[in-house]
Amino acid sequence: MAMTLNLDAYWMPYTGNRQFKKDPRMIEAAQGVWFTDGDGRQVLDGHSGLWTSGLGHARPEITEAVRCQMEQLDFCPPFQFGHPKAFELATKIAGLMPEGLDHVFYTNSGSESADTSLKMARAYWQLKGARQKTRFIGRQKGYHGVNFGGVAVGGIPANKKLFGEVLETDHLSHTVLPQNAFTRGMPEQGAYLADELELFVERYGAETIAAVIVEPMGGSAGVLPPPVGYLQRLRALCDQHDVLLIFDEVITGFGRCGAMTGADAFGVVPDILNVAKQLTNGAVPMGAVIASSEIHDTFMANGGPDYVLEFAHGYTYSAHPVACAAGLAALDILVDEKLPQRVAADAPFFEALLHDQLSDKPHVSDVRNYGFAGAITLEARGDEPLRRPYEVAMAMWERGVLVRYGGDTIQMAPHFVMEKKHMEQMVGTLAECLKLLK
Ligand code: PXG
Ligand code: PLP
Repeated sequence: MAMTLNLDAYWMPYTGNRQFKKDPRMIEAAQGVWFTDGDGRQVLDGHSGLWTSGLGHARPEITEAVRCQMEQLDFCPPFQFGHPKAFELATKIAGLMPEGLDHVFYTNSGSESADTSLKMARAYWQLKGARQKTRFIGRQKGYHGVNFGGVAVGGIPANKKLFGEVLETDHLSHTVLPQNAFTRGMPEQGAYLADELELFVERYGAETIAAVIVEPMGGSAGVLPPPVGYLQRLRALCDQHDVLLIFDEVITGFGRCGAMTGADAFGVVPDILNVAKQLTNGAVPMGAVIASSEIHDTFMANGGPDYVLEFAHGYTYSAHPVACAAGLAALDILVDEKLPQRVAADAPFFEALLHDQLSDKPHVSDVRNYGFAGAITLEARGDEPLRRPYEVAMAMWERGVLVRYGGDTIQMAPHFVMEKKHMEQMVGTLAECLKLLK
């Protein structure tokens, strides 16, 4: 129980530590769409963990796969050695990716996927002899994790402020336009914002730009579906100027958008696609970077003698056997239960709930959604944009619903298996709590 625990030593990530330690929100168990808190209360998980656990928590198939793997092979050195499940899972992942994305490099998180993809892009151009192609273009409001590369291409000011700049980057404008407020699904306006890439090509020269990295649908900044035609335009410009396109699909990968990937949902194929989170249903940390054959084959063709490393990069825990076992079990469930299709089928219900119940509530300045992702933006109270989302999320926790609050937004991410009545409970509780705001 919270009261007997010493809370001092644990420096919590992305948490208001002082507030939490005054009023802890302890989670002690999870099952399906429910958490059990420190007082034994059932709390509805309105965020699929942290966009991680769309299959529902504690799936017995994953538990069993992990248990068996621990007994058989608890660890395998990933450098110069391999184990069968790493290959099996890579084949399975490649089979679920858009045509042409065939080669899987394992990481342990979305942040590691971001930095891996950036290094892969730079190295690719070095191997092609384009030695100046080192610059990256991200997008405002982009989130690519917390490692140095990801922070540099990221576009959330609060995540960058204290850490300095380490890469040559620039950022496309974000796509949240005032005229698109309260749009259901993809906004009509904004495809032209992709044309800003032309400005960067003029300013820096295409011969200095390695890659553009974007989330096909922004997640952390509060659910930002791409404007109609935007990603197509970005793809065309990248092709025209010989710039790689990286999709960070740490949130959109494996079902969240009602398709296997965001690339599928929006009909645009990148050169590199990053995943994490839903790959193992969040049960064991794992991420991956999936590269086109052109990129992979360029490394292989330029590697020198065959005992020499083609890519001097990797993590001690890349392809961890326990994570591979969890990933195989999780992807089997996702496919067997046709969960991306279920998300697509139920997304209109979730969309209607969000817009019908939340648009008219006090201080709500926008409602956005796509697939099983929904968010609202709240007007700042005075000069405190973060206060209302915090207050709403705390009031919801008191009423037994967990949602994510970040920046000036509240975010919801139903489990792919969530029943409609639980979506109603989640959105209904939010509507109630919004009425309490000052
Ligand atoms: N890229 C994207 C697009 C992400 O959403 C990461 C990279 C980093 O992944 P790791 O596993 O290193 O955390 C993410 C993570 C939120 C929220 O509030 C979202 C994330 C992390 C924390 C909070 O939506 N996404
Ligand atoms: N730091 C030291 C001193 C190490 O020896 C290693 C790995 O061997 C690392 C960092 C990197 O750790 P990881 O491979 O888990 O990212």
